[in-house]
Amino acid sequence: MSGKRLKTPLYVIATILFGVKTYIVYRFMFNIEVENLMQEIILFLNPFISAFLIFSISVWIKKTTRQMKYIKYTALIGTVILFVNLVFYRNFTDFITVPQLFQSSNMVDLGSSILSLIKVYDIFLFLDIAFIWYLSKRHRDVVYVNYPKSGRVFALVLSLLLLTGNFFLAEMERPELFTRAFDREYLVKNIGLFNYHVYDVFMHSKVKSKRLLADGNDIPAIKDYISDNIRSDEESDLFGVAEDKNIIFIFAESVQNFVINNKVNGEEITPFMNNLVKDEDTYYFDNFYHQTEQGKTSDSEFLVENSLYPLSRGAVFFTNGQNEYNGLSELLKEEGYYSAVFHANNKSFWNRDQMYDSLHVDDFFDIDSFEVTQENSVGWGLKDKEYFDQSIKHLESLETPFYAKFITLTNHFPFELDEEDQSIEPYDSNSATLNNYFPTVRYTDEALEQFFEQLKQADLYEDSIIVIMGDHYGISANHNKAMSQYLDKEEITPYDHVELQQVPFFIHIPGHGKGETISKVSGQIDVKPTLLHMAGVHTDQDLYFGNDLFHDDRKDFIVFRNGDFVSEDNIYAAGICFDGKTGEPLNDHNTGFTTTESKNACTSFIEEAEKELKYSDDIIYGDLFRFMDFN
Ligand code: GP9
Ligand code: MN
Repeated sequence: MSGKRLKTPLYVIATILFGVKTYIVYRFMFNIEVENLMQEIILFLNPFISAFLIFSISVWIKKTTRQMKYIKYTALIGTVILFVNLVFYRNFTDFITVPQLFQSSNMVDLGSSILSLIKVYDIFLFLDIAFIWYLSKRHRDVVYVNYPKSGRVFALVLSLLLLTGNFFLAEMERPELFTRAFDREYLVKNIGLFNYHVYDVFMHSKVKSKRLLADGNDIPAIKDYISDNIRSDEESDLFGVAEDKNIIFIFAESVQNFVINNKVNGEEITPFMNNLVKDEDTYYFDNFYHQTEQGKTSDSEFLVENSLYPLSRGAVFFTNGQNEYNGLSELLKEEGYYSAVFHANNKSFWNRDQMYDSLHVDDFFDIDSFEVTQENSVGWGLKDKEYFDQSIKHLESLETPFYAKFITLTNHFPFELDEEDQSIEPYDSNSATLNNYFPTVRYTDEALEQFFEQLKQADLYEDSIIVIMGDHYGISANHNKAMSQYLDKEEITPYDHVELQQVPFFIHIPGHGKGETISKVSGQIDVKPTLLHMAGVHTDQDLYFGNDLFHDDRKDFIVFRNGDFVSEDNIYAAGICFDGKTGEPLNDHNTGFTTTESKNACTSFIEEAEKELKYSDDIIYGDLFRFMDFN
């Protein structure tokens, strides 16, 4: 070290300072939940990685003053972004999205209380800026770098490698983080605030450009398709049966239809729901399919509200949470209904807070409306029995008639359950997931029974109709081997896989007395028109893709988001047309259709299914309802 001073370049100093600062904000100022060591590591690393990415760009700037300028202004801008997010977070417990930035009501909200959201110690956030400023002025020669080209390329490659490493860890910790795009907190936690903003801007521009190019010209074709193929304006026998009654809608987390009237280790899995099947006040649909994709629960909510299809990539709650809709909550509101959602999770999860605004939901009882403790939680949060128990008082306080939605949580992958809540034994197979699924399903079944009792005690039962629907599958194809063992089949074929997408759907009308099991093919797309008609609302001006399930004249197939479908006679999956009853393939996957009969059986539907999905996508991506006047 012959008298030479060891140089620490400014971009490295800035990276370290900025990294430390961001980490402190993440850890102690944002309320980010860290569940395991891996998350802790990612949370610690990502601030340094994004800081390095930005600051190392400066090595490409040769001129000393310019290099200094770049570093100090980026540090300043970065800090302002951090600070603004912090202020926003203190008010909304959420991170800023581009649309929110332009959402005037949010900003007005903030405007009035902004002073109370800024703390004196926030000034410390800007301390390192002052230091960087000082170094860049007084010690310019020491902190300036002039790498040869190889050094600059090295810095660039290193920063990109680090970023890739970060994304890799994030994807490992949260599979499908980017495609499912489900929660801002997860994104920030895993890829960092700054990358999150880049991602958000990207998503936003993608969605916006599709919207920008759209005009109302596509609407007539969609209208024609719907009136030719889907909607019948005649009233069904049950039209108006629920008029002025409360509608209580329960999304039963991950409950699939194969558990209904079925046993595990010789024990009934869902005794309560099995009784509902027989109940004279209940309609049970035993050929009813979920149609969700990556948005999972939120997709099922979307289907129920709008009778439009969710998207094939990402969660529509996220990508198009700001669209104009004409949903169930809004339409019932016009009939004097008050709408509410009860869900013991963060309000920003699945972007529900924003989407519920777009859907005109009056009240969202999120995690803050519940008392959630270590003892009363398991797995994903508040136990279902506690959840229903604590919901009753809120429900009683609502104006009537109400339309209240409940989303259960306990029966969520990985199906954890405390010993004391376990009424039946797990199954025994190579899949712990499937094994543990049965006791948690039973727990949810018991929670539903308890809820019915509590509704009676609260005098809410008689004046309500109660709907129970499985939101989506709980056991994925990864567990096919265990599933085939349980179902006593040699293997799970694509045909079986489709059948496994059935979820239970019950409509319970106290005092009705005419309930039955309905086996016509049906799905989540049908819920909206069914409920509206039951509430006595005419829908001839509306645009949607489902049918009133109590009407005979209906479209006779249910299409999945990937283009597979179930018709009255066939199931189409993995490019194969199956006989709907026997499960025999009608064509050869490789050589194409073998008989004209099978060709006719599936091809016309394949085209229609594609058309229908495309029309629905056009509506959502183009935000076409903004061009409609539904009244
Ligand atoms: C979380 C709950 C479960 O709020 O809706 O989400 P999921 O993973 O089932 O979509
Ligand atoms: Mn779910």
